[in-house]
Formats: sequence, C-alpha cells, structure tokens
Amino acid sequence: QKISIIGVPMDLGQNRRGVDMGPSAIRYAGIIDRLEQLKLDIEDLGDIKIARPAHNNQEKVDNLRNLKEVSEGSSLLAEKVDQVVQSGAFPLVLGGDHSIAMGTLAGVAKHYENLGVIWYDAHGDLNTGESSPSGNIHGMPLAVSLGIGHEKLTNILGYAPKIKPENIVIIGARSLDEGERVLIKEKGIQVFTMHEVDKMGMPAVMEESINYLKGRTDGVHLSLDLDGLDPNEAPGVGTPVMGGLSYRESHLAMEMLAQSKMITSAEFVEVNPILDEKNKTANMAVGLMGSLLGESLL
Ligand code: DIR
Ligand code: MN
Ligand code: MN
Ligand code: MN
Repeated sequence: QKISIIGVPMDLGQNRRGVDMGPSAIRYAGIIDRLEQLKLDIEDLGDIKIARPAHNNQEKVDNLRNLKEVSEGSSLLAEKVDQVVQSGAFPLVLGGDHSIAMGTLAGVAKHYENLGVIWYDAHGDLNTGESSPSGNIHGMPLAVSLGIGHEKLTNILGYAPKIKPENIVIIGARSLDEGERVLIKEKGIQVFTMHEVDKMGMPAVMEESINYLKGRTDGVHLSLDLDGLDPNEAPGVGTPVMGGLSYRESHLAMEMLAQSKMITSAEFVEVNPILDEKNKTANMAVGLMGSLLGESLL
C-alpha cells in the first residue's frame, strides 16, 4: 500500500500561533522512518501552500475568522487529496489546525458513496458562524462537511454535503457548545463522550464504532485531533481539556482500527510545538500513526 503524506501548515482556523509548525514537528519526530519500517511505500508530498496574512489573523466575516485564507487553504488541500485518492494511495494529512479537515473530506468523500468518519476529539467541531463562541473555523469542520455553514466552506470542490450524519462517530467528546449539542440530537449523530468511554471502556467503544460503521460505509476517514488525548500526555495543543483519552486507550483504538482494515484515509491535527514539551505531542502523533498503519508489539 502506498501512503502519501501531505503537510498543511495552517494556523488561521484558531487564534494561537504555532500550530502551523505541526507538520515540521511531526516530520522531526520521525514519521517517515517509522512508517518505512512497516514495509509501506511512503511518499512525502511536502506542504500545501498556506497564506500568511499581514492582518495578524483577526479579520472576521460573519463571525468566521480568516474565512478567505482558511477556505483557500482547504481548497488547495482538497485538490491534492483528490489526486492522491484517485491514484489509489492512502492520504495521510498532517496539521495544522482542524479547519483543514473540511479540505481533506472534500477531497476524499468525492470517491465514496457513503464515507464514514471517526472524529477523535475533545470537541464536536459542529459549530457554525452563528453558534460559535470563538469565531474559530477549527471548531466547525464537521458541520461544514455536513453542508452546514458558510457557502465558501461548505462548497469546497463544488459539491455539498460531503458526508451524512448517520456515517459519523465522535469519540472522546467532553467540551460541546450549546449549538453543537442541538445539532447532535437533531441529526442523530453517534457520540461516545468521555462518559461512555469511562463506563464502557475503550475496547467496547471501538468495537461498537467499528460495527456501526462497517455495515453502512464504503470507506472510513479518521480525523484525529490531538486534543482528544489528555493534556497531561499531549500538552502541545491550543485548546486543552482535562480528563481526556489516555495514551494507552488511544493506542488500543488505533490498533483496533488497524485490525478492522476499514480506514481509508487519516489526518492528525492540532500539534502545536510552541505549546509542547520537547515535542511530546508530535511524538505521540507519530506513535499513533504507526499503530493505525499496522505496527504491532510482537
Ligand atoms: C470550541 C473549540 N468548541 C470552538 N473547538 C475546538 O471554538 O468552536 N475544536 N478546539 O477542536
Ligand atoms: Mn478539539
Ligand atoms: Mn477538533
Ligand atoms: Mn481544536
């Protein structure tokens, strides 16, 4: 299997600088060597060109910070991901803030009738300009991919929606805004919050998630926000929330996804080396990618 790595140095979807250096931090943590040891054919396509606006990242349209630059960056990413999937390779996208998921999903979902999505995150990322408390587009990509939000975002690659609500599973949620809760109920989206993870245990959560998606999807994208993990173990993120998924739970989750053979694309986002401790979070991301792509202990 060929894996095509795409870096996206995007930090305009939120307001803490440094997450644009995520792709460099993950490469520095050894992602290429790590995956080459799995006898995978690894191709690094380098980074998508992201704007560096002079206006200090504060320009908002309809409560959408940096709408133009975020939309353009995700459109470029979408075109690249589209080509990678078309070529038969597995796209592995390195963020960058989570706004880039709307670009990844635009490029991937074109190729599937029923693309499934696993959203591994402390947050729901189901806001719109209207519901968002922050105006940060990184809190919106899942809503956008459902076709909900500003047209400049929902219409990337010229089609909408990208995915269906019944094909989504959110894992690790523990900070949901009011509008997000409403949308989850209205659309019947499957969510395993930290409450369910604590009560059922990660093995059951993953088993249920995999069985749920197995019957209804023809491909599954993993969108992993490092803030889904506990900030004690993954401190290099812009919006840490206490009480998160552990290193061990997360490795088990990745291993169970590897065994399921259902993941057809993935992204690892929100690694911010400026907020990190000696590249701990980038190292975490590399370990999780290894497990997702088939590393085993024995
Ligand atoms: C918050 C934070 N819900 C917002 N979202 C984050 O700004 O919309 N998502 N950090 O990963
Ligand atoms: Mn998050
Ligand atoms: Mn997120
Ligand atoms: Mn985030």
